Amino acid sequence: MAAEENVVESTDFPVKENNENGISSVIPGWFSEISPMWPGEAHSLKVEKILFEGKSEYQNVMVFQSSTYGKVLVLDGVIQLTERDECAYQEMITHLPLCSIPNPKKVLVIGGGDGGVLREVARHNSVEKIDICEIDKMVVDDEFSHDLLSLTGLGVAFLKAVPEGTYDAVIVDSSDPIGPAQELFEKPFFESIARALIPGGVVCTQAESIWLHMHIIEDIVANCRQIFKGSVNYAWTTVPTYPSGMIGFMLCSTEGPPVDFKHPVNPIDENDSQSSARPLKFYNSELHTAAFCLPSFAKKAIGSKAN
Ligand code: SPD
Repeated sequence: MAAEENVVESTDFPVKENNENGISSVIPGWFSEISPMWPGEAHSLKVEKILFEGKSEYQNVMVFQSSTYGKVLVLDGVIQLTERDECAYQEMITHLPLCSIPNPKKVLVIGGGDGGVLREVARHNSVEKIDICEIDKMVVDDEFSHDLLSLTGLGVAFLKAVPEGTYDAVIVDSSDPIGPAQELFEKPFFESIARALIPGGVVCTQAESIWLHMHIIEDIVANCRQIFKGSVNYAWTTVPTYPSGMIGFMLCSTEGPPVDFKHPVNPIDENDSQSSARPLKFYNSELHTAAFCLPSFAKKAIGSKAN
């Protein structure tokens, strides 16, 4: 990319006004991600073409072709994934939990209607059943979705009805805690997950950014410490198109066979390139362990509360 293309004159800055939700806009040729969740900053991507725009029962859905990150899925003005960097999120949110237990068989994915987490869970040969709860059918129908993805439903209600001790692992691939995903960050939801897991079962939830959302992370950690009597850990990954360029995960296990999240017992990277249609792009066992190392300020705030 030519250097001049990166330089935006202040008079040409792409954001002129907010859309009807008061968040992001595509103005002249750029998408800028503006949200009260990250006030005072907005990452922008150049738009080549808008491929889909719609309003579902729950949220605004947009898919556009960007000039540098491939196709981009946006919900209520917030980037959910791009073709170029989705691997850094989908591989980590899936393999951090599934590589931490010996033999995952039954997995529940909450959210994840774009199919990326499903693609990653399917790499694990031990997995016999994957249930998926995606609230929004329009997300399932989008250009990213996986052919195998069919079940939609409300994660909160689904979990309440699930028999105790059903799943080896639950992955919560949610959007941010405003709008339809808000409940997925609250204590009763974590209690339902703990109930749905086998002893020594694991959960991995999207847990926001240490640069932007420490108060949210501290609340999640405090709730999880009360609910999950095994391990409670925060890990993170880089995602250039997410606010602050990174995102975290809360990993917890229920009482039972101990789970040491920092040391994977079920490595997937060794044989992956022979067994999969698309080899892993981001995850490996070294990165798995490194993902639990926190910068000092984050360690001070949450490190002592997690273990
Ligand atoms: N700030 C956006 C966080 C989005 C996390 N979920 C992404 C879903 C991708 N499957």
